[in-house]
Amino acid sequence: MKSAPITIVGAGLVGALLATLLAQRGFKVIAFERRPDPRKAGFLGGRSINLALAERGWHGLRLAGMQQRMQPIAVMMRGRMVHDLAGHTNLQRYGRDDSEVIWSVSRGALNMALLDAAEAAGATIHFDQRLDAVDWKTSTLHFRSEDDRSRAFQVGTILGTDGAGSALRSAMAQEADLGERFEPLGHGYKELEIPALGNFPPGRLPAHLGDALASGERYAMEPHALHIWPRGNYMCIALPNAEGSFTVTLFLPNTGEPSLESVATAAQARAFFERDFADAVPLIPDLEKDFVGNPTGLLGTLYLDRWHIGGRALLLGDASHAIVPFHGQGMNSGFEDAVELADLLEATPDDSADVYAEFERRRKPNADAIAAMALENYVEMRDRVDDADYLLMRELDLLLAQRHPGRWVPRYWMVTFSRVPYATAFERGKVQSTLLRQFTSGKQALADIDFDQADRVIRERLDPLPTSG
Ligand code: FAD
Ligand code: E1W
Repeated sequence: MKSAPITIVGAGLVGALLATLLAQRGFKVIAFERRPDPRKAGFLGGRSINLALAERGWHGLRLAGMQQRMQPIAVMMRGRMVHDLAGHTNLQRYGRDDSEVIWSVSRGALNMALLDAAEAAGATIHFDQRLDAVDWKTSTLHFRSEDDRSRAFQVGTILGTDGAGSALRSAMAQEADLGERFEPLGHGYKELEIPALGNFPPGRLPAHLGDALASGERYAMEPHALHIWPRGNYMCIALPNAEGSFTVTLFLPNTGEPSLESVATAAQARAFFERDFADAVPLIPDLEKDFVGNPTGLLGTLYLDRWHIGGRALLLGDASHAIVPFHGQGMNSGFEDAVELADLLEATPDDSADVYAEFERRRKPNADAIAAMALENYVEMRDRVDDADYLLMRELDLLLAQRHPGRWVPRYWMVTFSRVPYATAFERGKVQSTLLRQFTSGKQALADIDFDQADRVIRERLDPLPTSG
């Protein structure tokens, strides 16, 4: 054993990956998780919630040796399928070919795979242990289980991966000023289900899908896309699940018209969907039940000035930088945290104070950058992907990427398909966005653009993107 044991609070996505990476590097790892073990019988049958996994996330999974297990149950998404009010669809590809795609994975399946990996690497995980309080004087963690029994553990250094509502963060805030600020988005979300074709209730399968089912098709819409219904101030999205269903998420303001306040009853939900998402309605047989029965999710951005207390405790993932989900990078960025911390601790196993300070120094600018880009992407997704100016800029963005490979790199590409630091993607994205607006100002089509002049400006304003890793 290389050094003192490490305690992890929260064995969700980031905590379980971190436990795996640290155990693989020879650390003794003990993790505590509030929920019962999801791999035990009784868990199956809940709602299926999925997440978009991109290059940063895959990188972490590859280091943990998990690609083989996850790849077969990940559904490829080649682009965004935009659904207009008339129900017409248009696929906007994310990348140049099928190597530049993102993947829809089940949160439950991913969490279970990560727990298996952590234990296989030698980590110990205690389930049904909710962190309740921390006694900083004696370095004791107090946990409580569902049957209300409490347990206390004396620990060494503590890593907090207990999510946006982190109990460790609350305990740390009693010991030191973390400079915490939560900025609510003012919008929330609701999840609904589009079943696999074979699982529609009797008589509810839309007529136009009868042939699809008969021919063995499992999906009610194109499976290899992230579906988006942009509607100005709000939107729906849908991601495919491996078994043939889709999870639909409605993002809507909390107040105003329409809002989660004004659309509250089953009848209001149906009327709202009939008006704004008509093509999706026949595909959601339990619309009313899902809408009224599923909880409303809250959204916002969490900023902390400090992520650690000396070498005693450090927060990672959503616990230190929860963001809005509109770039699909919350888990991906949390996995990047786990990789960075595992590398730093491996290099300097016995100086956690130094490692945590260096971790914060490296990661905080990137956390701030993805937080900002995720907020911007909400406006882009819900309001702009359908409009003519935007489409011209997008066309030019892609064309300039071909004319200036390695120099003009679309921001979405840097965030999603590379491991370029988020802060770099954000900065270069600002330059490119300003130039795109200049080049397309007053223009209707690519043919109207002066490319010789554009090329000169680009070479002057953008250095080649450093290639790494
Ligand atoms: P969590 O996943 O929240 O895990 C925290 C763990 O700690 C849980 O297991 C919890 O039970 C446990 N815990 C909590 N409190 C305690 C306690 N007191 N004691 C012990 N254990 C505790 N990200 C993407 O990359 N791609 C996406 O497509 C995407 N889509 C999203 C869609 C929505 C609607 C939302 C809300 C988020 C989305 N995200 C996405 C973000 C992603 O869900 C989070 O960033 C990710 O789950 C963070 O992982 P985490 O391990 O830090 O926290
Ligand atoms: C992705 C919840 C979620 C997850 C995502 C994305 C979006 C919109 C949302 C961003 C995107 C994958 N995005 N999609 N198309 N353009 N940008 O790339 O994860 Cl709402």
